[in-house]
Amino acid sequence: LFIFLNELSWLRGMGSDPTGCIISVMNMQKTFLAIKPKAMQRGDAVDIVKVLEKSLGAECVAMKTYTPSKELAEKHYEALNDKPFFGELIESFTSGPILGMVWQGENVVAKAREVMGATNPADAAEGTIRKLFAKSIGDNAIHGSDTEPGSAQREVEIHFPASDFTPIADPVAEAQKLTQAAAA
Ligand code: IDP
Ligand code: MG
Repeated sequence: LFIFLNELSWLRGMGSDPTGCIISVMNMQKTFLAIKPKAMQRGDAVDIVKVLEKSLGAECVAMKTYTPSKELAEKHYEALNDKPFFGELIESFTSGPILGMVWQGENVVAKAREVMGATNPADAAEGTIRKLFAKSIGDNAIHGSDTEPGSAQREVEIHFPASDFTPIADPVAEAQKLTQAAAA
């Protein structure tokens, strides 16, 4: 039974007392974060990863650069397909390489939303990534899964299908390596 429970990702981090009884189910989560093309082009990716590493209290378990296809972008932003800015959003998200990441930790979905700051940088709190790196609501530097149940898992599956998630020892160095390769 214990082995079976360990297979369920939502039960990872589950503790047990010395008698073997389950005493807690922690809220271990994965979230999908991506540095958007325009922030990549400004050369801000590594500095943004530094903020994530410092403030998120989580582990980066996957990272890659890729230019999202129209199909991928439309699937990713499916819930917004009736918005007037949808066309512009898809064009922007597919305009060049992004740095896609999966971060894992306790309550990481909501924590990442906090560290990112408000969607519109005009409303973003001091010290947040969008306050520091966004230029406008359409050019707001970073994507992060929302806290709707199932959203983060859906995005992780869309962007990192069939991946094994292993902690990256130095996410800043990894971002440096990947963004240099993408720019070359
Ligand atoms: P989020 O990225 O903070 O989760 P969403 O509402 O999910 O915000 O919107 C997705 C993205 O669409 C935003 O990050 C932003 O770049 C863009 N967006 C949202 N609202 C507007 C708008 O009113 N005009 C232009 N772009 C928008
Ligand atoms: Mg959103």
